[in-house]
Amino acid sequence: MTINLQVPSMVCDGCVTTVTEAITTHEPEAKVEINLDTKQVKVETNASEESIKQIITAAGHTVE
Ligand SMILES: [Cu+2]
Repeated sequence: MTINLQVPSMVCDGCVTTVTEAITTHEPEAKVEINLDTKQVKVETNASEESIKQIITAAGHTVE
């Protein structure tokens, strides 16, 4: 399924890399698309929305 999350704490390409790598480290099959302008994180995965939120939070970012 596709999960859409808002992560307003991302402010630069480094943040995008951090969030992307955090997700793909935990969920190697996940496809991650991030739009830095809209702060939108789109994840195609079999993992639950809750677990993706936890991964992003553990990487130091805030899910709205
Ligand atoms: Cu950054």
